[in-house]
Amino acid sequence: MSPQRSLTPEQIEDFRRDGFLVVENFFRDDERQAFGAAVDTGVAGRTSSDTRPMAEKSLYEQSFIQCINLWEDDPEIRAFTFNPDLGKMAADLLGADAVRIWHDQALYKEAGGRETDAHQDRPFWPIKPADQVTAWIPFDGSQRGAGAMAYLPGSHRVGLERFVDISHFFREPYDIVHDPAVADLQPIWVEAEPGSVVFHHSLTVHQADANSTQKTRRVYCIIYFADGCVRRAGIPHIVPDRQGIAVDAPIRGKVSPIVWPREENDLPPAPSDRPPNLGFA
Ligand SMILES: O=C(O)CCC(=O)C(=O)O
Repeated sequence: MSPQRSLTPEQIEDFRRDGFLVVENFFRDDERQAFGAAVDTGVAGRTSSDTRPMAEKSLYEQSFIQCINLWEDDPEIRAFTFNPDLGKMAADLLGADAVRIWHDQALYKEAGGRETDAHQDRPFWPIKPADQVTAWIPFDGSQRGAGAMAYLPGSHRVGLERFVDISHFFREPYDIVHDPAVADLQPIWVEAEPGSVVFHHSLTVHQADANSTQKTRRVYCIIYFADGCVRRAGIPHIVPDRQGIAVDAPIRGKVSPIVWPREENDLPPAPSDRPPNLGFA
């Protein structure tokens, strides 16, 4: 089967209705393996000094090892992250003429890792309007019992935006799946073959189950936003903070380059001020 590298109008409609979309067979096997191996190396490079057993980690860290902006570390990861076909899909889902990267992240849920608490992404992000989409890329596919994701279909359209403290740092996470705005929606658990990409909107309520297998669930995410989005007030965040972007100013700069459209084989340079790995963005 040849890879699917562009979206049909029906898929775009499904995404706009449901707030998530599974695209099967995006990556060829050789690409998926090379991409996964590059991210494995990137994650190992950032985390090799952390030898703590699971029980000594915070509840947030027990959900996954998180490494942000690996595209800045490694040209091979950068080439995959700035894949133009994936960027074009994100633009089509958002109805945007151009998309930028908000950030990427490896989310490696270790063997025995706990669930990822249900949440929306946008409350973490000082960006407006709500034109962001994540490409969630499970290198080995995704299975129930091994960190699969579930989405509340249509939850991005109900006017709900509520912060959930999935870090457990400050308070117990708000039980968002029982919020009256979405309590009637049944979660849809997604199992996907290796090579798939699963998109979700920044307001879609989603969660991932625990990893009760003996193998790390290897996921890499690319978060895109429509070019022209501006900074909103009230939330510190590494992406606009690093670039000195003021409230209401457009989010543009070396940390937020255009992903699509770009000239063929034109990759953005890595910013020169890469900060140490931040676990939470
Ligand atoms: O993969 C996970 O466990 C959570 C992913 C997630 O919350 C996201 O991509 O927004």
